Amino acid sequence: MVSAQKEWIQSLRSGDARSLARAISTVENRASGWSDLLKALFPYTGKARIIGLTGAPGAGKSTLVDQLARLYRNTKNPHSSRKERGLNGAPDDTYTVGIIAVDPTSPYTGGAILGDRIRMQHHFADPGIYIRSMATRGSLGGLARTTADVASVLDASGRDMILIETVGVGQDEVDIVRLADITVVMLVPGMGDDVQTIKAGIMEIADIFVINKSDRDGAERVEREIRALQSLAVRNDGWTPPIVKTVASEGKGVEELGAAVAEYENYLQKENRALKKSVENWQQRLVEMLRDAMLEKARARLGDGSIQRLAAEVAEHKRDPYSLIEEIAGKRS
Ligand SMILES: Nc1nc2c(ncn2[C@@H]2O[C@H](COP(=O)(O)OP(=O)(O)OP(=O)(O)O)[C@@H](O)[C@H]2O)c(=O)[nH]1
Ligand SMILES: [Mg+2]
Repeated sequence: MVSAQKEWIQSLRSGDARSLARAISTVENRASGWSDLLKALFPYTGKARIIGLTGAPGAGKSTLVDQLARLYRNTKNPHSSRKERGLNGAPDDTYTVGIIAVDPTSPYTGGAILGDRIRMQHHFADPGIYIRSMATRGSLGGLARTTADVASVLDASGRDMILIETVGVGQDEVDIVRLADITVVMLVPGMGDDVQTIKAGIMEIADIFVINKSDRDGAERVEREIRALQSLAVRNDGWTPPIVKTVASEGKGVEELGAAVAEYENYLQKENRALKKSVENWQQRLVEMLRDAMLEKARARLGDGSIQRLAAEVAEHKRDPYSLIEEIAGKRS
């Protein structure tokens, strides 16, 4: 078994898309062996740059991710060690890309998901770009955690840039982009109360703002609104998120966005900021992992249906929930 896993990892790391797909499915579905796989992959992680991109439905996220992927595929990676990975004849000195599209749960965006697949089709011939859609419904172990684990698999596979697209609507999405090294928040003009249409929590975590659909009226207004917001809440790390105007559908502003990303990366390299950010991210991830593990342990100990039975007892005031939890969690153990 162990050597089978070794072979699997070896072929995944050599750029084999099928092994990569299988690994992602295993992790995403929490299928048998998922944690052993992640354990074995962990030493190979930590090299990729993870860029989280979020914005309102239809803002143009997929279009921009597509453009960014193209940009990176045409940019020389000074740290490339791709030769040993042999990506089927793809240029081996440019950045390789992994894309995770976190499917929006809202039913009215269902059509856009299909659109994504069609729009991104032209990359499928390029083994240097790997695209994966993730289902949010029925996600095991929490969406943010699963997405982070899938990103780790892509990282271990040697992808240099991992782009995660998610609709900025809920806490899940905030959690996902928070786990990225670089968070890009996309706004578009002409959505009424522009900046207000994006959840406040997401505005705060932006490292870079993108105003897409700048071919439309009102881009300047959105920019002013962002600036006004920035003047109210200065980041305590001293970074002022730049604002990049794009027309993703025409590829305009994409290079500028690439430059803004590079600038932020440079900033992160200084004064150990990247490490600090990573520690913060892991702190959050560890708490979530621990919470899940403890809950699982408690559930296993109590047995199926016990929580429901206990809930009934509390509802009927047969016992108080506080002592109950202390008992289960073993307060003094
Ligand atoms: N006018 C204009 N249209 C754009 C621009 N960028 C994208 N679009 C169009 O906007 C529509 C939505 O683009 P998507 O890239 O699918 O948007 P999205 O944010 O990924 O959408 P969801 O994943 O459904 O939330 C498409 O018809 C794009 O062609 C732009 O800069 N200007
Ligand atoms: Mg999309």
